[in-house]
Amino acid sequence: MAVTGFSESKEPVRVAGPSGYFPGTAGFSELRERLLAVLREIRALSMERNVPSLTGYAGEVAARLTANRFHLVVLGQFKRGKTTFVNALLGENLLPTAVVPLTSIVTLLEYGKELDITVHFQDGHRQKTGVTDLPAYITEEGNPGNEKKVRQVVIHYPSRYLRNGVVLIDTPGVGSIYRNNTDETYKYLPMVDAAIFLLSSDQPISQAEVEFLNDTRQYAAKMFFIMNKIDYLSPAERREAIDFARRVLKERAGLADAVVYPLSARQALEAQLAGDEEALEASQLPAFTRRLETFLMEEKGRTVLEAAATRADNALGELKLGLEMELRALDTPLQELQDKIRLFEEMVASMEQERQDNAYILKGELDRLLERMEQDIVRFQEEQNAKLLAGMRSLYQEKGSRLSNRQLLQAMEDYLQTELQQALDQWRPLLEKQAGEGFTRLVTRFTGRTNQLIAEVVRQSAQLFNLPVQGFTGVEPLESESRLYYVFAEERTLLTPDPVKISSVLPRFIFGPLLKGEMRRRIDVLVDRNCGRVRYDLSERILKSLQQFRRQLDDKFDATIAGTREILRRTLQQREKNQTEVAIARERLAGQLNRLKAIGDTLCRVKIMLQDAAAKPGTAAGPTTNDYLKEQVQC
Ligand SMILES: Nc1nc2c(ncn2[C@@H]2O[C@H](COP(=O)(O)OP(=O)(O)O)[C@@H](O)[C@H]2O)c(=O)[nH]1
Ligand SMILES: [Mg+2]
Repeated sequence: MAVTGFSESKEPVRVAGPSGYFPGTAGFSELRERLLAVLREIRALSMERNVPSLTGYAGEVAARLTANRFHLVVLGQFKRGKTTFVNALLGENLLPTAVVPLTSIVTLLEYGKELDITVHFQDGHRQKTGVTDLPAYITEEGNPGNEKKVRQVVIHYPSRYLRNGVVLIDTPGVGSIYRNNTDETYKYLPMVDAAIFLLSSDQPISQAEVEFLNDTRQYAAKMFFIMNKIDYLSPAERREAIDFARRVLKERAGLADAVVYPLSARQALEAQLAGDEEALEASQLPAFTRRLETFLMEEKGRTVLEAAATRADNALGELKLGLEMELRALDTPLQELQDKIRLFEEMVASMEQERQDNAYILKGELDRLLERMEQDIVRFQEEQNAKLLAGMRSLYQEKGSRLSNRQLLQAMEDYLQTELQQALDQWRPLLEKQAGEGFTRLVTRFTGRTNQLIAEVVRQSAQLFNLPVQGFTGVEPLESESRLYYVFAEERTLLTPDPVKISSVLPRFIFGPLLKGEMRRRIDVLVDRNCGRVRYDLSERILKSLQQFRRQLDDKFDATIAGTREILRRTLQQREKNQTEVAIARERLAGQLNRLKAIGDTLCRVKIMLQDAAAKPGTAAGPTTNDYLKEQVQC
């Protein structure tokens, strides 16, 4: 069976036309396709060999690779041509542009098999719409002041550019008179991989632009600058405009080495609609997108691809070990094979014991984490009690004489609730962060231990048949700082005890002391209840997350053992039958081994391409790539 579409190796693709401009090079998308094909093959072979853990593993790695996205946000003052630029990347006049400030809503564009537009509203509901109705939601004219309460619009679109895994985010103009537009834009910054900042050659950089730039710089991991609308300028004027922009960026935004890419988004779009490749090059958009693709490949894509390639390699190693073990077992005399099976089961039993010891250690560490959390909660509780009590006293002193009994009671209630709510709002995220970090540490350490155990199972199984271990698939550590798996709906409303009831017709000299005593009790209950909720909420989440995580580890451990056990059982069965049966099995295994080698070769070539991509950075502006050159891949 042919392995992947590697033989029909494609020339670098460069397509102009309605499908959008797509930069060539053995870029991210191409390598990803090949890796996905390798993973599909691994999956098929695992399935055929009845190794469910590897079937699942290959599927997961593929899913993660497919889901990987690059968020590119297009920023800049209104009317700089952001929307036109996005359309130019897509090669289609999809989003409305205009001479007047237009886009008022953040629009996300992702790949989809067909055009699909969904409007997401602030209250959480969604609604599909068509292209012709798009202006009614995302333009200032169709949706003035965002009266329709739109949160964002998500467009799925079959553009080759988006196929790269790119998510383009068009934003409303900052610095426009519409303040809420600017706010919307800011919200997207923390999640972007790169920002493309548009300047325009017909307008000098404005104060608003400089301010916006200074605000956004810290968020965007990487910032590209584009000088748009160069069609207005002669070549000499272009140089001047770029020099000027660079000077401003340096002097006013402290960006000493900003590279500014000149281009004409409008010409690029027109060229593509007309299918005019020459005009497209002249627009200088391709020069920029090539650089962008190199960046994506270098800064993010390569890490993602390399990780997937390593995982595929490990899965192959594990598959290969199983195959070779089965072949060896077929040639082992029956008595010897039975001895080996006994040894294997003994080894499994001792590993099982170690796993239980591990679980015990984990439990201890969990208790310590909860204990630390408890200390924090108690400290907060004590601080709040003291603070609220003091606040209450001074309130009494300041206002006691001026207010009626009823008013005084109300003032104290109000004070308590606002103060505590504020304190909780500040403290909860901190505690949560700490708990999350503690949990991540715990999980990381425990994953390491379990992986050591799994490695040991694999090693000892291989040793039974004098085979080397060529890689194994462990449990992945938590991705990023994913923290706790479970997020409960954040409860912001204070849990309040029953209101204090003291008759307000009492004279002050009796009412006063009564009120103080009641209020002291009330503070206790109020703080205690709310801290109790935080405690319950967090520990519940930690326990549930941990449960899920342990299940994952246990499944992996069990699957590793089950895989080898299944091989041994199968061979024993065959050995107990006749020689023809063994010969048939051997032939089948040889066939599988050949397939495995072919997959391995393909994978190896992908790794070499990955390394080549590292060795040839796109432009001089790229980072030094020597760091990427690890040991030479050998097939
Ligand atoms: N001459 C010229 N005009 C452009 C170019 N790009 C955009 N425009 C025009 O600038 C105006 C504002 O564009 P738009 O994309 O809506 O800007 P946005 O507010 O930044 O999204 C429109 O009239 C566009 O046609 C360009 O490269 N050259
Ligand atoms: Mg716009």
